[in-house]
This record gives sequence, structure tokens and C-alpha cells, in this order.
Amino acid sequence: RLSGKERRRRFSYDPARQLDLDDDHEEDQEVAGGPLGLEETTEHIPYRPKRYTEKEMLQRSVEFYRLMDQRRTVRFFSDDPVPLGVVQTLIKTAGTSPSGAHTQPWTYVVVQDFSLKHQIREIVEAEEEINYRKRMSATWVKDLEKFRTTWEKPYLDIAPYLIMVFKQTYGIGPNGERLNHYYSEISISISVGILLAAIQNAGLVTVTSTPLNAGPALRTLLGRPVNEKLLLLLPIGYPAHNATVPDLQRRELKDIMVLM
Ligand code: IYR
Repeated sequence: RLSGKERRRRFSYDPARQLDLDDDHEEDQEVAGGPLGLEETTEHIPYRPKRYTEKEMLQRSVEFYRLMDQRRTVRFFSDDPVPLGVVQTLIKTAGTSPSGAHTQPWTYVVVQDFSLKHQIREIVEAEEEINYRKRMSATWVKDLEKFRTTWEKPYLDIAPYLIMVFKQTYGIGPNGERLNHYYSEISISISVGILLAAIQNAGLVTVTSTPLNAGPALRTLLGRPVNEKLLLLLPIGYPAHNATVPDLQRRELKDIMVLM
């Protein structure tokens, strides 16, 4: 194991050190597990995933597309319970995401407690009312009309779980030292994309809500540390029996792909 001093030297936040290209530090030859078990000495091991035939590949890609093309953002939830084990697996799946320097800069806070969900609703609705009335431009509010969204968010009470997605802007090491995180926003965005696919695959629904200005109050309510910033709030559950969605169309392949 590394000594506390050596650990601080390696993992403390020091922008100057990023420019230190001289890696000929004798002490760096030592074998040790960092906070993520990743060091310069990490072994590289063979990786040989199964290779499908072209026919199987085509079939699998079409099937996955069809599954994902059924995904819709849903704002009307059923209060039917969902097994916690399913949610745990969905979040483990999100945790398979790539991330900058494998820093895995995400925390998924899952709220099932009714009174906590209700407190979250009160904080979000209070901010959203100000957002819709004052902070968002008239054009923005008009652009949202077709989605029939308002500051009222009953789904925050009704959905069996609220997944609060926190971005770790930097890490905190075992001795309280600050660890660099790289590309944390794109990393967590990719992770959430994988989570959305997993939710769809499980037959559940969500809405990728972005509670503007409610982040700090929610962070405090949930007791999260200062290195974490709320990025998204994902209610998760079954859709309500009478759920509706706007009749939107997706752009066609020819309009989103350029082959050169
Ligand atoms: N965050 C608000 C407003 C909102 C903004 C966009 I951009 C949307 O695509 C949908 C809603 C809300 O959740 O109502």
C-alpha cells in the first residue's frame, strides 16, 4: 500500500503536476492500488468477446433498434411497486459506462421513501414555478407547449423510485484528498444513456428531467458532498394505465447520418 504522504502526492489536485511529463520518479515504480485499483502498473489482460456471424449481427442490431425505438419519455406513472433488485441491476448497468481515465464520476441516489420523494417534489415544484414564470424565456415556454409540461410534477410522488443523478466534479480520496476527474459531464451522460436503454429493456419508463435551480437544495436534502452536482432526476416505474405521450416523429437515418 502507498503511504499517506505518497498517496497525497499522487492523487492531490495539482494542475502543475499534469504538465509534469518527467515520469522517471523512482518511487513510482512501487506497486500499489489507488482508490480505483488503477495504477501505472495495472496489468493488461486479453479481451476476446464473442463474434457474431453477419446474419446474427444484423438481426441483433435490428432487434435492439426496435426495442429502443419504442422508448418514450413518460410523465404519467403508475404507483405499482418495482422490485428494488431490478433498479439495482439497472444502476449496475449504468456503472458499466466508459469514463474519463476510468474515474467513474457518478453517484446514483435512489429515493423510495415517500416523505423524501414528497420533499423533493416540493423543492422541484417551487423552483419550476419560478422557472416557467420568470427564468425561462417566452420562446422557451412556447417551444415546450406541445409537451404539455408545467411546473406541477405529480410523478415525483407517484413513481416508486426517483433516481437522482449526481456528477462528481472531482473525486475525494481515502485521506480526504481531491482527485482529478476528467470529462465528467460526458462520462455521466454516456452512463445515463446506458441507464435509459436498461430501463427500456426492463419494460419500465422514465422522464429525463432537469430540475433547473433545484440542485443545491436537493443536494443538501439528500446529504450529498460538495463535489457532487445534481444533473438529472429520473423517476422510474411503470407508465400509468392512461399515460399519453405527444405524437412525435424521429428524424430519419438519411437526415441524421452522413456517409462519406
Ligand atoms: N425543466 C422543466 C422544463 C422543461 C425543459 C425542457 I428543454 C424540456 O424538454 C421539458 C421540460 C420541466 O421539467 O418541466
